[in-house]
Amino acid sequence: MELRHDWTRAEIQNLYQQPFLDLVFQAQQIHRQNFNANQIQVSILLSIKTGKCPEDCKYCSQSARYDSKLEAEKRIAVEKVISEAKEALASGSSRFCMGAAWRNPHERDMPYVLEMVREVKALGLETCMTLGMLNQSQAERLKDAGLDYYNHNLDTSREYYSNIISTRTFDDRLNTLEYVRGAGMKVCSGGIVGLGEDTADRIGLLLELATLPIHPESVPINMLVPIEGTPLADVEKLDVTEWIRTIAVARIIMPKSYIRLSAGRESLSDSDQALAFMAGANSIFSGEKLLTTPNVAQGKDQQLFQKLGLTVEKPKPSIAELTLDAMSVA
Ligand code: SAM
Ligand code: DTB
Ligand code: SF4
Repeated sequence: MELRHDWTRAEIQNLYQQPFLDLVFQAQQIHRQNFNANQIQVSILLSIKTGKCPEDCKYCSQSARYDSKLEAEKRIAVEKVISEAKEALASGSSRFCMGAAWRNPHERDMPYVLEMVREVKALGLETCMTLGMLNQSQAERLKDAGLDYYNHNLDTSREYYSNIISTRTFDDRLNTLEYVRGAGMKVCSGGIVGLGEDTADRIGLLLELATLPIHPESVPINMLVPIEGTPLADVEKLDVTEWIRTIAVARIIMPKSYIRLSAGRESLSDSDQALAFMAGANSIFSGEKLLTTPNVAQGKDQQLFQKLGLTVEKPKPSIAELTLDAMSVA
């Protein structure tokens, strides 16, 4: 099937607004044409620098502008990151995602993050980072060090964006995605639902993602985790079916991307999660903690996978590893 990059708002709206079961059925059909429907990709997150962020994202526990009661932490030692990455590998995760509460990495931070990427990559894990805005040279150095994915979310529609963040623009975000692509890295980009946005904004976010020149390989769809002290602490909870509709439409319009059921999973029942997988989600963040908030309790994901007969995707060997294997056979 041809990947389309010319989706219109009307087409996406028609997909989004059809009867729920028709939408989920269509998404599952497309999912099966492109993926093993019983396999899930698992990523583990680690915060490498927590809190005191200068940005004003209204949902975030880590912004220095709100009193979220979060305890800030300086950069953590590379050795600590490596021991966490080894645990992630042992628990069956294929990708290790390192996040920092920065507007952008400073040049003085680059040797630190580059060393981390090299060492995590050497363990055989796929590497992912989310460090805020990048310039082209930083993106290239991260790629050269072995970074596979860069996560940088659009968060919401272009129209709703200024209600959520004022310290960087929507176009700043698109520029960072362009630098990441320019450097040859894979893109992880999605957004958050439940920010008080309208259906039109969820459609607008999906439209922006699906009309990028290349679809992001990973599309995290987060549900707001309300954080006390932030401006969105008391926003009305979005019905879970709207989250699942967003996932289903993402699956249909970006059929080859991994769609990740991301933040907010802690509050979902097993059957809601099964429905999200039915709607085409095929990736999750596992582990007891996301960056600063709780995720699912230990062992619960394994139980759920067993109950649903799902298997966990293994990391794909790199070309270099395949070559080495072939040489050892010869
Ligand atoms: N500072 C970097 C940045 O913003 O680009 C990286 C870390 S930031 C925490 C990564 C993403 O996590 C945000 O873009 C947002 O989509 C998501 N996120 C943060 N706080 C959240 C919350 N309370 N609920 C749901 N998603 C959240
Ligand atoms: C993404 O889209 N979601 C993750 C990851 N990318 C970095 C982060 C979720 C953060 C949830 C709130 C917290 O734990 O601070
Ligand atoms: Fe900072 Fe990222 Fe949180 Fe925004 S989402 S306040 S940039 S850590």
